[in-house]
Amino acid sequence: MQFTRDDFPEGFQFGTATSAYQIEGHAQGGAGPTHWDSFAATPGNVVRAENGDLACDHLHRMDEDLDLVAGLGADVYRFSTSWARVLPEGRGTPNAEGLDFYDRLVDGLLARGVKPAATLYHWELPQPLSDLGGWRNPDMGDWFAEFTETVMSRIGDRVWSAAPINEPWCVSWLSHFDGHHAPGLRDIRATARAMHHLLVAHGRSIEVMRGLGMGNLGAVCNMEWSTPADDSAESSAAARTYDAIYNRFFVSGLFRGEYPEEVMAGLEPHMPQGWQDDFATITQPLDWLGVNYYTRKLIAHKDGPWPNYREVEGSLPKTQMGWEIYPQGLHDFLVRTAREYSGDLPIYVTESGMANPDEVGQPDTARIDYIAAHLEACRKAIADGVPLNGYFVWSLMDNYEWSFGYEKRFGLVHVDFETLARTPKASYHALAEWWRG
Ligand code: IFM
Repeated sequence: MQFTRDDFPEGFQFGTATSAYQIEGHAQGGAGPTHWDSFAATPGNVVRAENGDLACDHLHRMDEDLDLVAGLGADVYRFSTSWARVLPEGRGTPNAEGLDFYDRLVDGLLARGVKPAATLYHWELPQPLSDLGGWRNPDMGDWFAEFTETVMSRIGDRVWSAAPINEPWCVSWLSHFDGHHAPGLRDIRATARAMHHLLVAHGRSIEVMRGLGMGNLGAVCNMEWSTPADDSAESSAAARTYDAIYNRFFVSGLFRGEYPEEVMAGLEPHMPQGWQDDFATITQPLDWLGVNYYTRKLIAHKDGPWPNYREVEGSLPKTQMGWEIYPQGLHDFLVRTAREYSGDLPIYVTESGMANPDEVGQPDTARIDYIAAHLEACRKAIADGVPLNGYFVWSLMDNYEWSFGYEKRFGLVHVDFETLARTPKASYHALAEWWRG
């Protein structure tokens, strides 16, 4: 890696990220069933119907994994807390073993000089709450507030930062409109409700954490640049609609207390009653914004009902996910987000990385190049005045890539899913050499 810490502003935080269901081993330690388990058990949803039952067995290998984080020289480790591990029924009696686990995780990071960055929800909704409608249910705000209180009463005094929900677009649109993630719905009304209720839950969670005296609270949104696939006015409009749904809806709700008209054109008739009154909760002041960025999409017009867009295959080099490599999009998002939404608020790139068909012994130079190109985009954004404070690589180690199962490898550390042996890749060593200084 051609960078040194001096190439970034003083105090810039480098880190890496994981999430609970993707690494812990969810069938262990008293966690309750989640909607991901049901989704994965439904034929056709997940490659080979794989699930997170064992994953990387992080639950029993936490110390080894935290040593890897420390060995990388990471300033920050971004992890998530599983709702169903902490509250197996979603509400009510906590699982003491689950809370103890996150307590040890936070202490283990601090003991190694790494800042713990917690995300409360990274997609494993307790099945009993999903049975009640999940994100469609207006009570989700109350239930999420209870979960927040339960977790943060235990670890909130020691985490460096906290965010309520990872990637609202995935939680709502991808899961309720596209049907590609749990609960696998394809329903416009469910989508409208999920998109709004999760922002209300976000706000409730921030209120609870402020009430506990916590600081450094943020939101983490994923963004995907949308480029019109051709010169037609129809495709430009389609790209704007895609951008509004994917990228602008959530930051607009969080920072402006309104939703883009391109989204309301389709969703308004399906919104929950009184939704306009919820913005006071949604727009709770934040201390930072996280942007997760991986790729762009080429978008063309599609006849038929709203949202009238379709994706077109692009010609740029692609990752193992089939995603085009487009670092310019990261720069452009950082600049636009700061200018139009978050202003002077610190921004972190809370996820960036690529899947690659890695094998032990073969250097993952493609990943090194990918990270370097995206860091260069960050440098340009900083030069353009963006208050960017950190960059976290997704992911520390190969893990459960949701509907793609264990095939797609995003890790800086290779995981052999037969033996669970961890082997740092060339990208890990390249970053460690630089981050450790
Ligand atoms: O693995 C996911 C993660 O859970 C959320 N952000 C995108 C990653 C890669 O798809």
